[in-house]
Amino acid sequence: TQVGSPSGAPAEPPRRGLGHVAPRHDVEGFVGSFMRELNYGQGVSLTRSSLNDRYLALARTVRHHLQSRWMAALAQQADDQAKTVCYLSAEFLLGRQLDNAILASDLDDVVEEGLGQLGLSLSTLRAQEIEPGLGNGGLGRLAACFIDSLATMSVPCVGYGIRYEYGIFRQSFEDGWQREDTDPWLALGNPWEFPHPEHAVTVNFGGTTEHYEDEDGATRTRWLPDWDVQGVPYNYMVPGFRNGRVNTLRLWSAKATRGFNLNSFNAGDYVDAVRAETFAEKISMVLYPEDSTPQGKELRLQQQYFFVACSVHNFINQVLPSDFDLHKLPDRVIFQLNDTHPVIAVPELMRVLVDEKGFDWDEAWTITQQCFAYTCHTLLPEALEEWSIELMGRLLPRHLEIIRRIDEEFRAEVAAAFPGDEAMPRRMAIVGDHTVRMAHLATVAGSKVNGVAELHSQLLRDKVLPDFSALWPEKFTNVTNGVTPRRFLRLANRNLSSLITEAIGPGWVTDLDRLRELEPFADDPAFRERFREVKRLNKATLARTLQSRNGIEMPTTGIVDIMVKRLHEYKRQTLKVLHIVSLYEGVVSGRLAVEDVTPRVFAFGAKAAPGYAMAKQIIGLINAVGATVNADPRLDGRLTVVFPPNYDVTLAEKLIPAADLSEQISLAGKEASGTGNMKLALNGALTIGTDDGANIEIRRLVGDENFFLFGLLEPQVEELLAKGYDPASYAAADPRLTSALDLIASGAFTGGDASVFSGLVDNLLHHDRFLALADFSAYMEAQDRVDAAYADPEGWTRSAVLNVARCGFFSSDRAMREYIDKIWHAQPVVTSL
Ligand code: CRA
Repeated sequence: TQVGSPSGAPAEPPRRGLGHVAPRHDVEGFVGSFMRELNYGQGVSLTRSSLNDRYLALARTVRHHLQSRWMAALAQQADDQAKTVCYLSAEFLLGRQLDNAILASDLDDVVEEGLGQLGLSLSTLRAQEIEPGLGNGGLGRLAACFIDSLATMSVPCVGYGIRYEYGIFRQSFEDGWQREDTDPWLALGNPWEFPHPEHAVTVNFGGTTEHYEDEDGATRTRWLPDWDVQGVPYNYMVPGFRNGRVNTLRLWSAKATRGFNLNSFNAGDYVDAVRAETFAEKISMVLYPEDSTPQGKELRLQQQYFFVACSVHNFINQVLPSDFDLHKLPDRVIFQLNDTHPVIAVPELMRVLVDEKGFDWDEAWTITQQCFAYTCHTLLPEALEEWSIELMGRLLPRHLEIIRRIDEEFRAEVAAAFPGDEAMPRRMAIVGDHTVRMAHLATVAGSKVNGVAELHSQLLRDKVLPDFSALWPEKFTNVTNGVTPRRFLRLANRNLSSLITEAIGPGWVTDLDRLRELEPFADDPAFRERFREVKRLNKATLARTLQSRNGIEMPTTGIVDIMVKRLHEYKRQTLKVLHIVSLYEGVVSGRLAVEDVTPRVFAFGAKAAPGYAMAKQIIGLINAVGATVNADPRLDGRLTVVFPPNYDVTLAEKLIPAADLSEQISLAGKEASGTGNMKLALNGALTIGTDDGANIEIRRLVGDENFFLFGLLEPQVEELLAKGYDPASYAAADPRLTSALDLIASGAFTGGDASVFSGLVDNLLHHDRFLALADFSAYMEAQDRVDAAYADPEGWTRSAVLNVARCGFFSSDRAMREYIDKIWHAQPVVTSL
């Protein structure tokens, strides 16, 4: 088989020597291929076809247009000998594929019209697609944005990850409490993937190592593993935006090396017969639903090693030409480590070079150090992965040996650089007393280490890895995150996109800085009116979506105030709830006149990790407060809480365009960057936010007057914690806070049962690790500023337009350019259309 061939299908007759046939780009051609896919792909006639048949036929028809470019891109890449970015990530949170594929191949009109001729509707078929939930949140979605941008910029990239059979759990609410169900996203077929079992890779585990002398008398090591699995690659197309470029996302699925045991089967022991299969295949069975906290589980380390071993092997032995001189590996590849999850790739590459390819250690280490770079995505010290030495030795004995040697040599280097300081090598060690510290390994091996927003990168240097930044200041850098304007503006917000394009032309889709040209329109009353009309339309669409998806009633007037992100105490959904409870309490107690309350819809979207009890309590609280507030006639319908379950990329694409206000209220110093904050600002929401993560850069760009800042600054947080934080004293100092907490504690939202949220309230009053109470008064005051600003629609719209105009910086295209310049030194390749 030819290397990198995207499809296992028999080759179509060659034309013009390309080895593939391009599909027709017109309505008649579309209808013909669609019907062929339906009749001969699905085996049904149009009249007897199910919705799923039609969706699959449509997806396959659209994908033809990408496939021919994909084959060309891969052929060209092999010819060009271009450097490839291998983005190693345990998560890729892609979202639905169909619309993006239609957009990338410029088929919108053709598809609409062709389906229309057949009496079918695109929106009905589109709704049939189940999104691949192969990620938890920001980190996984960021990876998806990055590969979109690299394709759009014609930079060769392979995304490498895991094809989890079950993605992030499906969330539903039972009496307001989170319930989790599995996500069988593959059940109805997946037209976007191309399995290549003939390129399966064997991955070893366990066993021992053995030293031997090679023919030159040198001592070498060989790994004698205990068991193995196969990694089967599934290729996905990653299309650039109308540039003819299609990159590859290669996700690995685990399969048993040997089939079931026929002897056991014949003896009637069916369970035993399939034991090996079940055991192997569980490796890629399910995504760990943790966000920003590691899961120290053996299966998770198996997953990590599984996918990086497959990926390193695939790139070296299958993507590169067979005669490639591996001394030149750094010219052809950079493995970007998306957080610590893929860091085991470092000793894996060393093992491949030294044990399999016969390199000597120093040579291999020099190459390895140039082939990796590491992105850290967190500031929570508890979120840095460590693996027990015992586990690592049992599962990956050879890798532990390699890590130990890297560690010894590194500690010697530190001791030489800081003579007399004995604590330093110990603090910086990769191998600690009981654990292997993956962030240290990544930092030692990486050519660069980056954080994901300016503040984060600075805190990473100063607080998380200070010794390392003292040793290697030039290794540390920042690349502020970005989001793809294709999915999150052009596709998700077609109304705003059209308005922008009408004003400044279509070039912004691939050059988001051009949104600046919108600035003068902020002062144009007619433009502002049209901008408001866009928001009205988007709110109406959201209301219809929530109605049909969940039977939720959502008013379409007033401020649409949105907080969507994983449920985590550091993100402080509780602060948002306290605001709502305080407004409610104000009205029912008579402190606030109901007609003085600005109408608002509070929309939440959030999943809690299944094992995170406090996060699940907070979900229960939001729902309990929502049920009470929504039903209380005294509020005159002015405050509405909506919390649609199962927030995912598909729902985000509906919520974000409808937002007036974006809640970014994490405790300063805790949110590494955030990317929802960028999506919301780009869609014309104003931010109420703390001085944290990328909020800081958003505020600097949009201007103080177009951003509602509140809360402690990061150094003030540190200071307060150092002198001893007493949350109860903050509660006592603000009567609104006392009343809100009392109301929750009284059982007002739980039918009089005071016990339900007593733990949550106690935790706030006596621990409050993320200082929600300390920031409450400032938050309330900022919300008053929001209400005042909203009372002036012209001023508000002006600010909203300026948010859009000034957030072009947050394109993931810009982020990719920075990675390329500062870290990867890769080049775009020219693709002929
Ligand atoms: N949870 C950060 O918390 C950041 C994304 C992407 C996170 C977010 O602030 O925007 O990464 N960190 O950089 C993370 O996953 C392991 O750490 C996130 O998604």
